[in-house]
Amino acid sequence: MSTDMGMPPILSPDEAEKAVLLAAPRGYCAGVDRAVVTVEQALDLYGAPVYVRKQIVHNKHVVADLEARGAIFVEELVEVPEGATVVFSAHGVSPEVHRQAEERTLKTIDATCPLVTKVHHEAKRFAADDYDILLIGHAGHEEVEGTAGEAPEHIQLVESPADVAGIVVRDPSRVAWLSQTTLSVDETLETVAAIRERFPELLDPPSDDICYATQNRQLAVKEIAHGCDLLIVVGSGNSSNSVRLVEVALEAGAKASYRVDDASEIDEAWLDGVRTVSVTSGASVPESLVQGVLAYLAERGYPDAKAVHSAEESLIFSLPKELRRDMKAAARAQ
Ligand code: 0CH
Ligand code: SF4
Repeated sequence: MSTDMGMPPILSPDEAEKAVLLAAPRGYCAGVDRAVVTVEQALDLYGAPVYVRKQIVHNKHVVADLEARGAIFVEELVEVPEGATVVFSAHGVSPEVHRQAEERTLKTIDATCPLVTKVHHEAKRFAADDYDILLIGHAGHEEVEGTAGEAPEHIQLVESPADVAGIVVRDPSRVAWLSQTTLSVDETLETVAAIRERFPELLDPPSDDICYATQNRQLAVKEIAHGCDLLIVVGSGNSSNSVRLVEVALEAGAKASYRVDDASEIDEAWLDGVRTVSVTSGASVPESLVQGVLAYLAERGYPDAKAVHSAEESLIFSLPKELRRDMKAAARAQ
């Protein structure tokens, strides 16, 4: 920090009016941190290669970094040699995938976020009570495939209020809903309201399925969106929670909002006439990428970012038990 208290900084009138607002919290959630550290520790412990089914989290930089360290990402378990070690991603897998792993005698490390596992348990419980379960989420998303796989004969997907009219259930008095953990809170409430209008006895999940991190990042983006000229969300295109942040930003009043994987994707023209730029990042995004965006803005005359705090987060998850057990055994053997 400068100790020179003499001359005030000389700023052009343009620069003096510029501002950068930075959402807090943003970036890594507890489940992502755990999943990424799981792959890192597995590489250290077992050595490369370590196989990972699907992207460990939906961020292309995270995946590229782990690939450089010896992780091999595959789409399906048939690509993993028999007997090898495979990590399941943070988004979770269906029981069928566990069965395939057993069949191929794979050593598995399950990095499914415990908050996704919680939704799997809710699905199993509702199915055991013979409810029809309406799972709100995005078709084709890995988390939805994993959750639906817990009770395929009881679960049907609902993507939006537009789907509600076409829902067919066995008994309208025995219907429950669940959701993907990374949806828009506001949109999901709309979908639930539409479902409840059709099925007034609709049963809610025992606790929020949209997780604390998704909720906090949407709350934080609302805080920095109102009145800003441009809101940049750092995150990958297949990251549901990151994409939702752009939508939430626009709904909350940002004049423009774009998602970028990193600073290199920012279009210089987005900054034309822009005074206040707000910045945030999805739950799967390393902080270094956000700092890259701030450096890009600084090079173009924007001042240091002002953090806008809307929630504190302190949740930490312990590593998957299979990995902890092997780490302990390795430490004992030394
Ligand atoms: O937001 P989605 O679910 O696409 O996934 P992500 O970007 O990898 O973020 C972490 C969430 C993991 C599962 O909830
Ligand atoms: Fe877990 Fe939520 Fe992070 Fe998904 S976004 S990994 S559910 S904490």
